Parts: sequence; structure tokens; C-alpha cells
Amino acid sequence: MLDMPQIVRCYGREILDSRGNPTIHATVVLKDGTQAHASVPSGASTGIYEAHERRDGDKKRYGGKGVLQAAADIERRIEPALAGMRADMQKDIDDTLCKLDGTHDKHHLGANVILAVSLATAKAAAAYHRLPLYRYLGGSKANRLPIPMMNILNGGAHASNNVEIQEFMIVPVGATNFSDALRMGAEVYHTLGRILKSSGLSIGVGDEGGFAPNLSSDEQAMDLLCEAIRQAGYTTDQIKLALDAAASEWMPEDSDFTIYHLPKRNETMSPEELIAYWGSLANRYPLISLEDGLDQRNFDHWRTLTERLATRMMLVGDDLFVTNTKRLREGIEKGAANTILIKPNQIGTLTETLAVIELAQSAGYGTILSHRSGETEDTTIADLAVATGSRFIKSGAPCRSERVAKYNRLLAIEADLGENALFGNRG
Ligand code: 2PG
Ligand code: MG
Repeated sequence: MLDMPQIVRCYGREILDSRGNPTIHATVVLKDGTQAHASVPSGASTGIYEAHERRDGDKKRYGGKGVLQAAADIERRIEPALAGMRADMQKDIDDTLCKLDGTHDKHHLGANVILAVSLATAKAAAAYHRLPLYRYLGGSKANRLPIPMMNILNGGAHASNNVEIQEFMIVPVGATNFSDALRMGAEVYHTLGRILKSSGLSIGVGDEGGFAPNLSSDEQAMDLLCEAIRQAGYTTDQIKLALDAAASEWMPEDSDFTIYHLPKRNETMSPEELIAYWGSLANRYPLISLEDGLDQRNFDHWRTLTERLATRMMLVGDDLFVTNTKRLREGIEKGAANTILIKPNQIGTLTETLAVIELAQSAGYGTILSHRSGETEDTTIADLAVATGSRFIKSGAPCRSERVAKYNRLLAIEADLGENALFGNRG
């Protein structure tokens, strides 16, 4: 039976992510000898509705963060369930994995374990069919490269500076193709480094490769980005700004969820004040996207924010939607946000990831493929962005190989597509 991509082996290993924490690496082997690998990332500002990330909890290893037991379950429990199945029946594979786990948030096997196998299976099937992953998943329509949203100044939980907003991104909307967009972003990144250095500010970087200086205010970060765009020879029509506030991090767990507490500056704000603050930033800066501008629990406040700002920018739900169709459906019904951030490890299978993207796109919501702050060299999200025609991808600064790997993969896809390549909102 060499003419079908039958799974014969699955196994896992513990590897390290970009923060030096253990994570899962999975291998899937097919009967004809084809094999493929996938590794999964890990967040720092994780949403409360995310699927479960399983760790061993043995305090003597990696402070409890080891994944040896979790990885061993791939051979011990998952291989017997998948052996003999076709790797190109992704839905059946993912349904089997979900059933084997048997819980709503995948806390039995772990979403990190399940996702690693789910992605490795898709890659094995693509290799078997001699197709690049984006083409295998996206079919003949998968010809569009996403616009990179590059996080070049890090704050919040991703840096030990005094900046409250987690991510300050540049978005080269005026580029004509992906490689130009990447070059423009990298030029602005280096210009920002020079500006910081000459101002006596730190050029050390945060978890996603962006600079992480102490600043007098979060607005100063936006001023610095605009200045870097100009000094690099561009206008703020060509390169826009985007923020990820990660505001769920500002909502204390022991509170009644009505007052935001910005921990680094020790300030408090009501939801109304926070919404007004975002409005005032939108008036003063070339802002095209605001992610998690409010806490993950309150769809009503999100609706207010959406009514105020949705005509002017993308309002992106990350912790709010957690790549989950149920959460997104609720958001659509309640008029919350207009864009969803897509992180496969928030939900745990490829099939569920593709389903939420389909739901979003059919409801007129934008989709942004995203890395996590703890990453690996795995580049699946780049292929997923192209496969699904997502207009944007965020993979951090053009710095640190685990970030750049995704951008480099997109360069390879762009070269592969040649004249057929479309870009962003063009064409
Ligand atoms: C986010 C992500 C990625 P983390 O909040 O969007 O930038 O961070 O992986 O820490 O959740
Ligand atoms: Mg986020």
C-alpha cells in the first residue's frame, strides 16, 4: 500500500523554545518513509480561555516546565490511535486526537502535544503529495503573501522595561510586495536602534526581538517609531503603526474586573477612560490596528470600543477570541472587534484553526496569523497565512532567528510563486 500516506509512527521529544523553556517537538512517519516534524510555541501573556498547555510540573526539572511526560505520550498514547490512518485526512486525524483527549480544553493530552502531532501530520501529507504546505492546505488559490506586522519595540510582559503596552509594531502597507515590506521594516528597525543609541537609551531587545528601552511614556514609543520611519526615508502613509495592548494583563485576577491597573506605572483606568485613551492615540498617530485594547472577559465593553473605532482601524481579538470558534461566534453576535488573531496553539489542532479562520472570513472579520512570544524555528504560520489568504502576519521584529524564520519562509514562498504572487490588499 505504497500509494497512500499511511501513518506508521509518531513520537515526541522535549526541545527548548526561544526563551530557554522546554516545548514539544513531534515527528510523524509514513509507510513510504516520508517523515515530517513540527514544534510548538508558548505564550507569556496567555488568555484564560486558551486550550491547556501541558507541562510535567516536576519542580526538579526546568522549574516544573519540563515536557518529558507530555512528549512521551505521543508514542505511548497517540501513535496507537493514529497508526494506519491516512495523513491527508486531517479532519479525521484531528477528530481522533480530540476524542482521545476527551476534554473541552485538551487538558488531558495537552494542546501543545496535540498541535505538534496535528501539524507534523499535515506536513507529512504535504511532503507525500510533493506539495509545499501552503499549496497543500490552500489549493490553487493560495497565492497571497501577508503584510508583516513587525513588533520593533517591546513592553508589557515581554520586557523588563517600564513600558505598559506590550507591542509597538510597524506595518509597511505601502510596500508593493513582501520582500520590499520586509526590507522597509528592517531599515526602520535599524534606524530606531540608532536613534535609541544616540539618545542614550537601551538597545537591548525583548522576547520578540524588538528594542526594550525605558521611556518617559508609552506615547514616546510611538513618537520614536514615527521618527524612525521618517529618518529611514519613509512616510507614515507608507508605514503605519499597530499596537498590542494585551490589556487582559492589566486586569487583576482578584478584582471585580471593572478597573484596569497598569502595573509598571501603577496607574488605574476605567474601561471608559481606556477606550477614550485609544481614541486619542488614534487621533494623534497613524494607527491602523489595536489588539486586545480591552480585557478578555467583557464583550460589552468590546462592543463600545468597536462602535467607536472600527471604521478607522483593525480591532483585533487575541485573548478575547483565543482562536476558538465559540468565542468568535459570540463576538460576531455581540459586535465585538473586526479582526481575529490566529494562534494555532491557543486551540490545539489544525482543523479547528482553519475552521475559525473560515468563520472569521465569512463574517467579514480580518485574520492575522501570529507567532507566540516563546517561539521555535518552526515556520508553519507562514504557510498558514498564505494558505488562508490572511492579509497580515505578526512574527515579531526582523531580529532573532525564531522570528525571522517565518519572514524568511515567506520570502521563499514569494520566490516560489514568482509572477503569481499577490501581496496584502493588492490585486
Ligand atoms: C500576543 C503574543 C504574541 P504571547 O499577545 O499577541 O505576540 O504574546 O505569546 O506572550 O501571548
Ligand atoms: Mg496579543
